[in-house]
Amino acid sequence: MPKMCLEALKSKMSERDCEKLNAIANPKVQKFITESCELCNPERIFICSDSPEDIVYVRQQAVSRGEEKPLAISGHTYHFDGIEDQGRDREVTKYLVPKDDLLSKTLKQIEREEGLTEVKGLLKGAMHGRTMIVRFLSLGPANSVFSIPCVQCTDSWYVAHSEDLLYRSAYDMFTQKTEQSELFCILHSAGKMNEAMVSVEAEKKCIYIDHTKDTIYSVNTQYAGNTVGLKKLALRLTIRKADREGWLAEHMFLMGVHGPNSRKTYFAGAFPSACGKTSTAMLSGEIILGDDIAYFRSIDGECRAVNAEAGIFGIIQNINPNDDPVIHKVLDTPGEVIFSNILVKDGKPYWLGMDEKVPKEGLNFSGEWHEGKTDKKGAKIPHAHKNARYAVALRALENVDPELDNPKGVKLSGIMYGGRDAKSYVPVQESFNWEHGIIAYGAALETETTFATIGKEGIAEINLMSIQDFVSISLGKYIQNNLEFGKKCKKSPIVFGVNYFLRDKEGKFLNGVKDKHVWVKWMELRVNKDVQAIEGPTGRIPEYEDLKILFKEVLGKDYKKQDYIDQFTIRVPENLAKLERVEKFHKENVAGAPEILFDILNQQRQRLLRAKKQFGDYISPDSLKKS
Ligand code: SPV
Ligand code: MN
Repeated sequence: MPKMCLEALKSKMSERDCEKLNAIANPKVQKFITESCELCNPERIFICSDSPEDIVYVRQQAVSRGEEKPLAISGHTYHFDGIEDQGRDREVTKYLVPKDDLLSKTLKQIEREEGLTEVKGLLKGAMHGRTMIVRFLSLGPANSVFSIPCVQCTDSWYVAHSEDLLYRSAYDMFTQKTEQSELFCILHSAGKMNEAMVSVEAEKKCIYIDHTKDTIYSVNTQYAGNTVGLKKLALRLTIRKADREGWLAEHMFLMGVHGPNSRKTYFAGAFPSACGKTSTAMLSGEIILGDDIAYFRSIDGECRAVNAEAGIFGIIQNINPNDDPVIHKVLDTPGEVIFSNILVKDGKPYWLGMDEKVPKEGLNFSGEWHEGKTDKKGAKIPHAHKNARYAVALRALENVDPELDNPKGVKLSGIMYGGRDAKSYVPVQESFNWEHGIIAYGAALETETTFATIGKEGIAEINLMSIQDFVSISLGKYIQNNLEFGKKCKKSPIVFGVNYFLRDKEGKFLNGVKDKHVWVKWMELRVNKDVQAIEGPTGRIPEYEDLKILFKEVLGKDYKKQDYIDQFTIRVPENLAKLERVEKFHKENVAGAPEILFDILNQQRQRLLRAKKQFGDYISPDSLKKS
């Protein structure tokens, strides 16, 4: 074993930390830590070996340094992010692109050298007087074909602690490997903080992704989506790796759905942030495997999937014991939970839509809060932020899948794509085949911006496969890779389109929040060929009789025929308009969009026009059934 603890590092490390670092032979690790130390100039370096003592130490430091504060329930803490640091920041998250290279037009990018100079300028000396924490983690189960080793250097104990809950510790995986394997490197500093340990220089926030070196830089931010590098920042690198190696990295949940006779069928689902992804993955009575990032590989011709993560960084708004019993229990019983950007009063957290009386004052992301408090612009500050979150390990959930850490993953049978589509798509439909599903539901996914990213809410946009912000290869190539993946599987998963946000003419939602459970059960039956479906112009839709039974079984509800007709009527003009928007988007923004994409969209148009000729603009599912 080479003696790696260099002089520069040695003076900042305990003997024990030197030993821990020396046990890792990969020279890239040593180089990254040395360079990070030289740049950020921490007072001390702590190497986290994932031993129980080290894990406890990280947790304790997060509290003793004040980045987290304890709540009344044992194991629960809270953390605040700055008022301008309450979500993923699209504007300042950029790819570092070498001269002569250009990524998709929809992505923020900056010339690599210029960007490196900027971000390194901001990181220079940023850890002065602080400890640099070094963590070794794995995306995907450790020691598996899916694993991606990651090293994170950060001066935030909150970030290091969050990683405990959200990812798989992998110090041992690093010590066991002797060769110079590929890894992702993440360097983060919270930058200047105030006495409440909140980053204060939001105007100097900078999150840059250097895909040429698989390295991420993040500074002057604490919001986990901008700092826990293994989340969306690493996803951008993973998509490139998957492209090189012939597999898929997706912004998807993974869940097991129970079918008749103890059957368990696995589904993945892509939804833009705050569009129902986590609540679908957590449906009570089903099995959760992941809520945000999934990897798919064809192994011996079978589509196998793993969760890249091991925990949930979930939106807390509207969580209540009735709709979300599983997670609510975790948030209400002793165990490790980090709440962020909630209201705190007398050691208890409060959030928006929680079904409980909220105090008129307390502490929140704006500091001391009282009812009626306004911000600089005079707008009322809510008691908690809409994007307030909780971080928990999946193992804390009683319905977690025992397959979570299976190095071979699980066999995936279905995929669903859902956006925020008020007008066109029906609540659930099945594609005619893999290509149709990928294009007509995935690549055509329309939504609205939400509070999960900083900026204006409710702006209509296309968010291809709900992953557009993170696609670091050309969008055309990304679509092509998805199309080809289906061919690598002997039996590709069945692709469904779901839409939880369909509205009537008055703007009222046509479905209740719990109806998604029925759609999920219907998809499970379809995958296993237990029920028939009706051929519609945009996909196969459920028969009323099957949904009626499921509504009764799953929700104990009488499903009225009129509700079915309202929800599943094919709206031809709205669907034709959707196709126009989607085609325009792909023509203008998607370099190298595969020809087949336009063929599939055009075939959909022809089916809609034929149906319109026969049945008119608004087609009841009953008419289709008889045709
Ligand atoms: C999302 O916004 O899609 C999330 C949370 O899953 S994060 O990306 O971490 O902000
Ligand atoms: Mn997400």
